[in-house]
Amino acid sequence: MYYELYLRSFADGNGDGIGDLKGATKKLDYLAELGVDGIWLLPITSSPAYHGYTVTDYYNINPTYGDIKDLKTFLDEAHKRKIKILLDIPLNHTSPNHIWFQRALAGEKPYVDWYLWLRNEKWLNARRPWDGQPVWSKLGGKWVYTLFGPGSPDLNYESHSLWEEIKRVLAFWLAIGFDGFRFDAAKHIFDFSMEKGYCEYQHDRNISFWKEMIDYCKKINPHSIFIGEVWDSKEIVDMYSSVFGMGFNFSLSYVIKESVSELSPWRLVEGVKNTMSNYFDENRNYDFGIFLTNHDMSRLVTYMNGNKEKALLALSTLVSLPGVPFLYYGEELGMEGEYREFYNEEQLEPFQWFEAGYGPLQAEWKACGKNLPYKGISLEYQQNVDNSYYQRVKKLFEFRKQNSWIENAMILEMQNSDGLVSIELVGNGKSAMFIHNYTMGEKIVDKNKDPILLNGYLKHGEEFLLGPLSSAVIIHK
Ligand code: ACG
Repeated sequence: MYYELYLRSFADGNGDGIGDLKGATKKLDYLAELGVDGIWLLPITSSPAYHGYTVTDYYNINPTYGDIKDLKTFLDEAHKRKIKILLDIPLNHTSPNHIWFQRALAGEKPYVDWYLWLRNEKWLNARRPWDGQPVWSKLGGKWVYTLFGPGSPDLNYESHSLWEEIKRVLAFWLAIGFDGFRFDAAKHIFDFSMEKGYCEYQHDRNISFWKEMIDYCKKINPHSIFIGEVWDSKEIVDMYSSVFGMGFNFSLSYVIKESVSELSPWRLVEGVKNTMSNYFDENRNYDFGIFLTNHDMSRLVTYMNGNKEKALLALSTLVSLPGVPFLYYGEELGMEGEYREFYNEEQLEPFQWFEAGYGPLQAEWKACGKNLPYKGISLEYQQNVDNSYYQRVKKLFEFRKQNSWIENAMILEMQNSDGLVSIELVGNGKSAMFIHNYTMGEKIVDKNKDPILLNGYLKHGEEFLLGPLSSAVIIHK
């Protein structure tokens, strides 16, 4: 399981209240115990932004997080625990404070070619495809293309000298010891048509760019791992993922969350058949990164309107599906946070290590409006409570870790019988059937099959009764 780690909010190693590499290094045993064997590290490169997605220097770490020595220690200690580390690197745009952009504004070559300048007034009418926001900004007196707003002028990959520079950037971080990359905004490398004067995803050109970057990285480290962020339909994700080797299955995250929140077992079965269709047969040429939430979304318990049993059913469903699971930091505690465009900090609140909200390594860079102290959210509290939310999530990922064959399994069959959803998996000489109760009533399950409780409750008696929103598994062999 990969853990999506936002360093600023995880663990503070130098007492300045801001999470950093020293702090995260001290928490690697905690992650290993949770069943983590990979970390998606949100951007740590120099950036003026709390989120880190607007870079000012691709060859340096944000000093708030530490230095190269701290990073190498973090990577070494992670590798000692067999935990791989993927660096999240935003290559679609930089910060306007990046020296490249400053030199570009001054008209200096090659930098001036590394950004997309307005050439036709009509282009100003262009709008962002998913929310209609303007995509041109006047910076330093010049109109420049900024898909993600004025704080992030887009890099212009029409310039091939930029491709060579990006290869040097990737080689730099692989040489430091990263196992690979999460490529941010992967479908936006070429997303503005200068002929038509509006935003248009040029998937073929994007894919040939990523193919060249990945082939280059593979020459440096043949075992390097890549996952592209392509927030789009399964069909579009399919196109990119065969180049990256792994793609986030955004559509599945909606299917599971909506099916659970509406308690709609048929929606789940139909949705999984559509969004995971390539796991219903053997010949699959890439993996899906499967997840429920990330830093661009509301947290799971918030999505479920505070209903923790529904959140646990969603997590039980996730770990019963093939693919590579990703867990967003703090979701193991049931932390809350609503994602709101333009003010998206609630889902980025500091990880709650201590019930009082204070203690060694506790990050304090922002107040916890949604995850208040003394509310039983903290790890300190939940670690000492039997069957707490944390204990139950930990049990799910321990099960998943002990059954790593599921990652590459094939879905033999999936059906809904009166609200009891069964998922039959086979792979690597093993097979199992998961049973999820998508109703608020107890359901009889076949006791002769010796079902094992995964989450919720299972009454053993004349008949075996699986509790509401509960899950069980039958390990065939
Ligand atoms: C990445 C990072 C995000 C970061 C940036 C910029 C990019 O994860 O944290 O912002 O570096 C779009 C982009 C993504 C981007 C998100 C935030 N995420 O494609 O790369 O915006 C539709 C569109 C998607 C769009 C999504 C946004 O298709 O392109 O993502 O909406 O909600 C179904 C459909 C699917 C549709 C969804 C949702 O799934 O199939 O197409 O997606 O419904 O409607 C960071 C900060 C920002 C800051 C920026 C500079 O977080 O605040 O502004 O940096």
